[in-house]
Amino acid sequence: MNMWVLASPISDSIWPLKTNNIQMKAIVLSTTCLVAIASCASAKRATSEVNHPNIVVIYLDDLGYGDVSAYGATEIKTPNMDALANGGVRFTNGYATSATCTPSRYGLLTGVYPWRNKDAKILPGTAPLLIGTEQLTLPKMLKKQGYQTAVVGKWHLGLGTGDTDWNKKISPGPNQVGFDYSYIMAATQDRVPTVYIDNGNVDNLDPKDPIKVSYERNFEGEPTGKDNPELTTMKWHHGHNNSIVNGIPRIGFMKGGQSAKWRDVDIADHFLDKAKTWVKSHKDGPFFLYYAMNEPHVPRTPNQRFVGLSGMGPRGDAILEADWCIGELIKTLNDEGLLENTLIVLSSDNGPVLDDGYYDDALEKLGKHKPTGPLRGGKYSLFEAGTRVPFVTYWKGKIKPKVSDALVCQMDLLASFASLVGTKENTTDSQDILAVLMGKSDQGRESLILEASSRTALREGNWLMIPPYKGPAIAVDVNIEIGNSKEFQLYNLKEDIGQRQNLAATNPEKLKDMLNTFETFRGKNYSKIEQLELK
Ligand code: NG6
Ligand code: CA
Repeated sequence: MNMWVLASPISDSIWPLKTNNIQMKAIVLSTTCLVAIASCASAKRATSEVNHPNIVVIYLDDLGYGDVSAYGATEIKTPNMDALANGGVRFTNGYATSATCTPSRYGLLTGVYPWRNKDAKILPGTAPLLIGTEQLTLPKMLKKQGYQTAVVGKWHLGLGTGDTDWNKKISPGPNQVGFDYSYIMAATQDRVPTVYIDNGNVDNLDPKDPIKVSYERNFEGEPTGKDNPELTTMKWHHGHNNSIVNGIPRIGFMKGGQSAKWRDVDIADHFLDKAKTWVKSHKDGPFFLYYAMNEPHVPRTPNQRFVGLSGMGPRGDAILEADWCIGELIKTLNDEGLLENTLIVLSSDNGPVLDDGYYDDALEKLGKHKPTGPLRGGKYSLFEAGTRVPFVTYWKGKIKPKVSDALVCQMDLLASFASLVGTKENTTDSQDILAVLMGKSDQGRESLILEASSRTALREGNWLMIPPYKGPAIAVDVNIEIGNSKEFQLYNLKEDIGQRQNLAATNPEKLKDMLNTFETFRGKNYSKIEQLELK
């Protein structure tokens, strides 16, 4: 069914055609312009191409290392992500800072380790803005260099100063931390308010039907997933039993705003449309687009066009939907003649989870697919699958295809892109690894602190050290090993990517070294467990 949906992968058979087109235009232009004007224009273009390419960060939500066919998935085909991965640098050691969304997005946009900010945890929809309006951000840095900047998609970094009135202009938000344009959902698809916010204003809101939101108590007379299961079309497994919107029970309570509520099955199309429209109207560039996709986060609600396509239930279908959207965005860049002048980064905010609170067949229909690939753990985990994610840089004609094992983190985009556009920012955590991102060097980071629900671990070289943490080894609801142990854990990831052999006892020197490095970042009180003394 719907073969046209899959018949849209970007491919080299399409791209050269466009290149010829551009060349044709260039010939016509150069023969009709005065020499002086032409040389001036080409000088301008050369500067903008070399130093100020457009930058597009495509950021998926809960997409796992093993969810992309270019990363080894065999049960699902992601042709558009593959085209980027196989045509650019495909990093095998690319990390989000964290195993959940809010802290990873904080790291990506500020270039600061999220554990430095005690509030950088999964936020409710009513949380105040987490990023300080004075703080350096990736879009602010680019804006200073003449970029037009936009965020389209999932925000989840808080809005306002607390006690937000959703019926007035909401500020501060993305527009106050560096984005010229923002079209977002406040938090997550499973959290209220379930509305789009257009530059601070709830889109399509009828003032006669004001929105009220609370994470503490329900509004009188409003049904909930807990009390009114007969009104739900998707069943909750854990959490997610507050207000019901479009038959889906959510986290948090909401009343009013009927005309503003999104249709869940349209979210991917809607954000894609906004992203494409913005690109087309800013094609003179340079521009920075942060395209924060919602897939395959819960509740998974692929559009009817994708339902059943993966054979894996809504989670697989949502991945195919996201892949299609990525193809459409790339096509737009191509059609506008922008692809050769656009650096694209593709990644995910944290690792995969199957049951994240709804019954949606993700587990039952998984078959042989392994969302984590060869990695251990998953979303919420200090094991690798929590933070090691698909990570690709693509720039047609500028980045040569390769696979890189260099250690890279999303937090490094700030310092690296600063270097790309010819400036330097005073960053402590974000490292300039531009040459690595461009595929010209394999000297990535030496070390990286990884975070999962406020617990941290150290990656250094090929080694990973997880200090002892209290708490369950497995998060029962989601059935994921999250990395807690009473013992130190030490893994050689080069030889044991699946983290099966704890080498702490047999490598006391290595462990000691790593603990020293770790404590220079995290101090001695990094764990609530009684600190184990190393003998
Ligand atoms: C958890 C939610 C989960 C998801 C997550 C945030 C429950 C029981 N679980 O608290 O469903 O929304 O938060 O995901 O409510 S993230 O990708 O945005 O970090
Ligand atoms: Ca996420």
